[in-house]
Amino acid sequence: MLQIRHEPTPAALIGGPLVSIVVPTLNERANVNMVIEALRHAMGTLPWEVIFVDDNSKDGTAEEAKQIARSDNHVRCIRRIGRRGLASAGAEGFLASSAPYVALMDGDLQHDETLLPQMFQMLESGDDVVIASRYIAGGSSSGLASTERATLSLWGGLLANRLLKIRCSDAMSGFFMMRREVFDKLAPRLSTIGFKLLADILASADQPLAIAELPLRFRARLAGDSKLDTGVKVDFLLLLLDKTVGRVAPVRFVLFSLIGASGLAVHMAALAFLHLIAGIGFELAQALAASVAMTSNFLINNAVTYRDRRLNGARLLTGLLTFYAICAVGFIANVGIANAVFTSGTNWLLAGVAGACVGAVWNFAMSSQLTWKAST
Ligand SMILES: Nc1nc2c(ncn2[C@@H]2O[C@H](COP(=O)(O)OP(=O)(O)O)[C@@H](O)[C@H]2O)c(=O)[nH]1
Ligand SMILES: [Mg+2]
Repeated sequence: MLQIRHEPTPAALIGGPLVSIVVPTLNERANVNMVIEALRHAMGTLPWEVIFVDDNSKDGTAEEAKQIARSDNHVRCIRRIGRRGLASAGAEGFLASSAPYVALMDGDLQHDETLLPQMFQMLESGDDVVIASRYIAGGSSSGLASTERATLSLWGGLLANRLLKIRCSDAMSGFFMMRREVFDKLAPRLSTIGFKLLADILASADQPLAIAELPLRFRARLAGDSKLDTGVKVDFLLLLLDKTVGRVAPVRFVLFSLIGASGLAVHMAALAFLHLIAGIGFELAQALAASVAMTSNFLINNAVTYRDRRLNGARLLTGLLTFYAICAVGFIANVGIANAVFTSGTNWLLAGVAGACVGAVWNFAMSSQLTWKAST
């Protein structure tokens, strides 16, 4: 039988890009064209493409990028619906690339795009990842949006180095280039929680990566506002948790259970208020307190555990209703199992724990599928 052998052709020879620059965007319309022109200037004759990964920005960022893409094949755009998060946007852009090298860069011109050719050269000479670092000689972080962000960047980096055993000066950097084959290999292990893709990548590598650094002078934002709110701290904490305890139990389940346990305190406080202070009869007060605890669990899970899929507006209400329904069934399962275990002669403590565990697993499994389902 005739066998056709496909010899790999260097991308540059057939016109494909050598570097895909992935730019996550959220309401960056005013910067799109400037980013493209800055890249065109910086990349010169090096074959490149930019992949904007836009989380359905309200200001028409994706439309702007696609409009330019119609007459410029350096430009691509992925539009995501019902998704949020810089890290997962970056990862999806990398996965959409076929170039040998992929870079992550912000879409607000805070990163110095003129470093890209040098990053490319360093990868060509054997490094796996080249990080634009604000914390080595010649670098600077003065363009960070606030002192709070600067503190997070510095301490977050130290924590990441400690807990995740990363060895580099700026694990929190959002500007780096790496070999795509290295990324492809470790992509299934990524957490893609929050906004720090680099820390995630470095912590997910199962063998040491050849890391090189290059000084970055982080510039001030040109147009628009920073999108990263105080929630970035929660996100970073989730990433650290996922990369540490996440190996034993899924981080969302750990959080869900902790929040569920804290619901007991909310329940008791509400019961004390309703029964002792407001003078409501015990049965009604208990039912109301359970509703208050369930509602607070729902809201905290929505803000923390499922931050990346959080529900707003009308969907917050339908989400709450499904959560009530799931918890009601979880409650019945909890009591039923505990009772069965207890009547089979097991001591009350173990029976109680067994019931609570079954209830928690049920509530978690069902609410992750129904209340906070991944594809919306
Ligand atoms: N796709 C996507 N991009 C985001 C998200 N949050 C921020 N970005 C983009 O990520 C880049 C860095 O965000 P920015 O707000 O400038 O962060 P800061 O410079 O650290 O304050 C910008 O290009 C943003 O538009 C997000 O949830 N999804
Ligand atoms: Mg920025």
